Amino acid sequence: MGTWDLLLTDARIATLCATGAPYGIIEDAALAVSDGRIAWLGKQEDLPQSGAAETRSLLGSWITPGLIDCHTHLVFGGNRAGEYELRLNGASYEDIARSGGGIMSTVNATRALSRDELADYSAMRLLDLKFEGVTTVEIKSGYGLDLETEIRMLEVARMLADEYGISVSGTFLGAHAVPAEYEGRTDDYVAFVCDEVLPAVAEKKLADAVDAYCERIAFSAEQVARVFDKAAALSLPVKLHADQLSDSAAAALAASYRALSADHLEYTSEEGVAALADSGTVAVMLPGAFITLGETRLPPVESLRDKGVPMAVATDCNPGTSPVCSLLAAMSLATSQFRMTPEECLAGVTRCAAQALGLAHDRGTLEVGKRADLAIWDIGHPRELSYWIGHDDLEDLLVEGLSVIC
Ligand code: DI6
Ligand code: FE
Repeated sequence: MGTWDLLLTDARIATLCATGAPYGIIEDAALAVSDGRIAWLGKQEDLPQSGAAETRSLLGSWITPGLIDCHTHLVFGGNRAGEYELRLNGASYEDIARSGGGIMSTVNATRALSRDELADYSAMRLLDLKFEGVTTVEIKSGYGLDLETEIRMLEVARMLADEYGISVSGTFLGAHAVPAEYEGRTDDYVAFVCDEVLPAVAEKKLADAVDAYCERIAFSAEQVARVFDKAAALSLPVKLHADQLSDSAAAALAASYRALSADHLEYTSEEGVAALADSGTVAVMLPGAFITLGETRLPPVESLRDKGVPMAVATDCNPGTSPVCSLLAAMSLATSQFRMTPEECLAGVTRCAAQALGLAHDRGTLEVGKRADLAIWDIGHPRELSYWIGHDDLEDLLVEGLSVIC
């Protein structure tokens, strides 16, 4: 019998595995780690006789999978509090975007920063997430919209992963907005994205997936399809900002490409939901954008639930529509605004979020062989994680079996 690197005893475990007990709860449990992976977990009374280099009693604390924020734009320059104030004084998000503000103002602020400056500003937001239990973060480009800055953003995302011990999934979002230099020439910009930027990003292995913003103020279904065809040719999976402000049949488009996820979905029709169910695409709920924009149209949560579409929850951390740097707050908002259950929300930031990143084989639930990315909480029950706003009871956070915060 081998020797484990770490044995956690006197624990309560929420595995978040889909089969069996609510939250996958195991009471009076222990969990062992070897080589950064879960080597054993179960009832402590069933613990095999094996040595461990280090044993820690958790004194009844809870272990969940490290949380996963599967949709962020956290690498960017500046902020848009001024625009937020304008909106509160009556301007609409779409008015501001059409008059050259919105995403373009963040593009200008992002282009102006060096790699190190961009990393410094973005690190603050990454650390906010990490200190409340997040071990994997998706980060999109899309505030560069030129070759150099798109690459710089994705390099910063990779740098942040190395520097802060958090796993980062990079997503290329060149089709986020049409930059000023291509104004009135959207098709030319899409060609530039497909022919120059995306191949360069793929060549440097800076992206794990490709996203696009399908909306009447951004890119049409036909333009998105061109980007997705190129992604497929480069063997990169896709995901989509879909049906956020209007029904653009974008969920069905994402499903037709077997996208990893379709995100937002406020205006998605029943046909769109059915298409997601058939394709196995994850629906990503983004309540931070919903409340920040003062939206009233709810995503079709009941229908997604009835049809068995996996639902993830994410911050959408971005300066325009979701200045949210707390995944726990996003979970709480998903309960109060979208009527998701606390269990759905916790699955939404673990099992389903891992699926939305194509990483379900490796993380998102607590099972033997998966990464030992573990959040340890001083709570009475995992439902508490969807309850507080602005408070957490994180005791420790392990990435591949090693503590990253204590
Ligand atoms: N995600 C996005 O990419 C857009 N909305 C959203 O929820 C726009 C972000 C921005 O205004 O900067
Ligand atoms: Fe977004």
